[in-house]
Amino acid sequence: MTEKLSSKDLMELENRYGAHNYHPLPVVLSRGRGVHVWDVEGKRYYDFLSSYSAVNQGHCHPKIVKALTDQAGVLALTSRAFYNDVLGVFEKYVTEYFGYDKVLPMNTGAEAVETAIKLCRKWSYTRKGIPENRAKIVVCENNFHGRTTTIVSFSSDPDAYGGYGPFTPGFVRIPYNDLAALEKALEDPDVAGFLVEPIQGEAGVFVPDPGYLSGAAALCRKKNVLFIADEVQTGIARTGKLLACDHENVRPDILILGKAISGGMYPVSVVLADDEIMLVIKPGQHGSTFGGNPVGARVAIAALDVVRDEKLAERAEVLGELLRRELSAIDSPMLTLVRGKGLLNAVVIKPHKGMEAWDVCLRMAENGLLAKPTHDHIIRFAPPLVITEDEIKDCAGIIRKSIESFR
Ligand code: IF1
Repeated sequence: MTEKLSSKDLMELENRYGAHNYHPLPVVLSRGRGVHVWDVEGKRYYDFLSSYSAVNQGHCHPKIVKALTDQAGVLALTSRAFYNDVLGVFEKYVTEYFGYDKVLPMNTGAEAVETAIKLCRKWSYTRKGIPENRAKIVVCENNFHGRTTTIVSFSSDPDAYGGYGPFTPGFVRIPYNDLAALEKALEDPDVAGFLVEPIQGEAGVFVPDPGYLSGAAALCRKKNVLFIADEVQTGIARTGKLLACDHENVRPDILILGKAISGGMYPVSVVLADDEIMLVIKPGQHGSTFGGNPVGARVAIAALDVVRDEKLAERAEVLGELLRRELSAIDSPMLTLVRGKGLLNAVVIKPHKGMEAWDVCLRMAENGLLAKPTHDHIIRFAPPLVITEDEIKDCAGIIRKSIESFR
């Protein structure tokens, strides 16, 4: 390739040769560093999506890049047919970091959710005594746990599940943030687990009432049902604590992590649990070619080091307060609600003179800040956690200017 392709050329290529399963904002990025990304024409933007909360540590964090490049040149993949000299080090590190007996490494968030479902079902047959093939897992309305056939089987979003049946049975859906509904669902003795997002991300950053997570965990404990937290999006400092469950001092029986566990550098996901749960899966009963590979393991150690060394949870807590305060002060008929925790936030946009959340995002992009609408009327604001106080104020100014430009 000799000639440099323009943004327009590159968008046409994707449209012509890629499946049409996404509708991106018309911005073509070619470089990232910290809180910033640049398009192919050299325009700089604040990244307020952080690759769906995968790059909490900021784009191309030098320590994480170094871990990747160092390891890639030495040993990239062995498969799990053999031991490698990084996996065990990572397993010790990550289990101590989050306080569990054991870890099972996979790659994507959806694979980790699938792993948790299998683990929960097998535990329920071998330990809890549910008759084989009868286990049920309780999930919530408007959940988002990934895109596999089994996971979309229990989605309530027609975009996610429509046309993909027949579906995997064994899931019961209840309203989110509703302890009475959970209590009722748990009366069924065949319930093995409760799978929940501590804050619903895709649903539009829906923060449950205080006491919901601790109440749910207590109900599960009473009924010997596994409390399974999907912290793929909320985990790793995003909400102002290491885990969103930490806000209520809840320790999930099964903890699912992805995205930011690698700082977005490489697909790494994990499932964490104690021995009495994790050891129900025996050799040959689950796995993945890439899960636990040396590159992913090294990258994840570096990414978790950064979270701790740079106090990202504390930053998210303080700067999130500041961001919500600044956003709440915006005076526009289009901005009806600001919500979130830490640096996982959303605003609800009311259409105004035919202008919608999408138009607001286009205007913000023109003004140098990238965010993406979800469900037509919600815009998520989730910058990398390495953002500074001055940058938050600068960004709030861009958001204000953009929204207030619709008069
Ligand atoms: C897409 C949203 C974010 C997740 C939770 C598991 C997974 C995800 C709680 C699966 C993934 C994604 C995937 C991405 C959009 C996205 C998303 F808009 F849907 F809500 F993050 F904000 N559990 N979330 O949020 O992880 O297999 O993708 O690694 O385009 O599907 P994955």
